[in-house]
Amino acid sequence: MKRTLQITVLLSLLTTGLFAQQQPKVLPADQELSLKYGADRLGKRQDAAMQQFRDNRLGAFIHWGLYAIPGGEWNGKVYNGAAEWLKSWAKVPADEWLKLMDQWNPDKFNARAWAKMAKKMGAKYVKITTKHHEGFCLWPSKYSKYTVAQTPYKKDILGELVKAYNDEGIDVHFYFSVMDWSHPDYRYDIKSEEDAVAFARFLEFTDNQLKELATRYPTVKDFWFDGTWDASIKKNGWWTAHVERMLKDMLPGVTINSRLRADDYGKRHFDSNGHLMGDYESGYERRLPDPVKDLKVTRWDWEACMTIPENQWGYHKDWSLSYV
Ligand code: 16Z
Repeated sequence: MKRTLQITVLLSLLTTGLFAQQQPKVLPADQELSLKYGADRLGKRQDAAMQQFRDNRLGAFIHWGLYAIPGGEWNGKVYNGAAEWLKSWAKVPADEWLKLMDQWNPDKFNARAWAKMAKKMGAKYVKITTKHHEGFCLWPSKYSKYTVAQTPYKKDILGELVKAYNDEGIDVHFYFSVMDWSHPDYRYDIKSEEDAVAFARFLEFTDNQLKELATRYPTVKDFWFDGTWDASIKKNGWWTAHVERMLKDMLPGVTINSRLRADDYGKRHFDSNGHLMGDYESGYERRLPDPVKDLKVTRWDWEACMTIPENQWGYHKDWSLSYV
């Protein structure tokens, strides 16, 4: 179990609910702005796939990446911040960080044992980090040098997990960070023509990775986007609408969280008219709806991420000491 914890890095439970966290301002219909990239629907989705998402109720959220190896410690110093952000806390350059790949060899990893554990705890769905901010891919992406295929372990971890969970009747959802610290074309903002050109390449790379995931693992039920808050993405709201459409065309029924989305004016989650974009609202960790105010609002679906430590998602060797 200890070993599993080391390799694994689970670390949060999810509950789905029907309530919006906060009620955004909704303009009277005749005063609404005309948006090209706003909500593509008013109110909740009512199809069977969305109902399945809602009915699943309890999931497990697994964060597993290179950050599980140092577990919050770099050069003898333990950082109490979230372990999956260690590269940032310890200011480790990308090339140095990615050398952790040489140590990626979880030879005791057993996808079927994980799936059985999830089943036993009652999880109806599991969210898995396909790629966190560090850029390391749990699947052998042909668009990146930083994947499981380039490690001593070599095997497609994501593929094994998808199969094992599906065999237990558990839905698999993909976490995907758009922000990618391993990619030279990522930009936090677009301040020059050079930035615009590089970021256009980056968005094409991201499209390719997403199409690759949807093609390789067509049973995926949901994409949960993260790392979408930078100015570069807010200035490219069109792209977030495009991604939502692209995935929904490829995978009928797939659900997408609101955090992916920005509208024509860079407004995120809820568009400039106050309508939810994507299929359900994703708040930050441990954020629950207000039990009085928000329980009256059932216009949006909702998912809450209950991290076990206060603010940790990846495996941290010291989290039980620092956070309890
Ligand atoms: C407050 O700034 C944060 C907090 C958490 C920025 C990003 C995150 C990331 C975590 O690393 C984890 O992946 C979580 C789901 N995500 C929001």
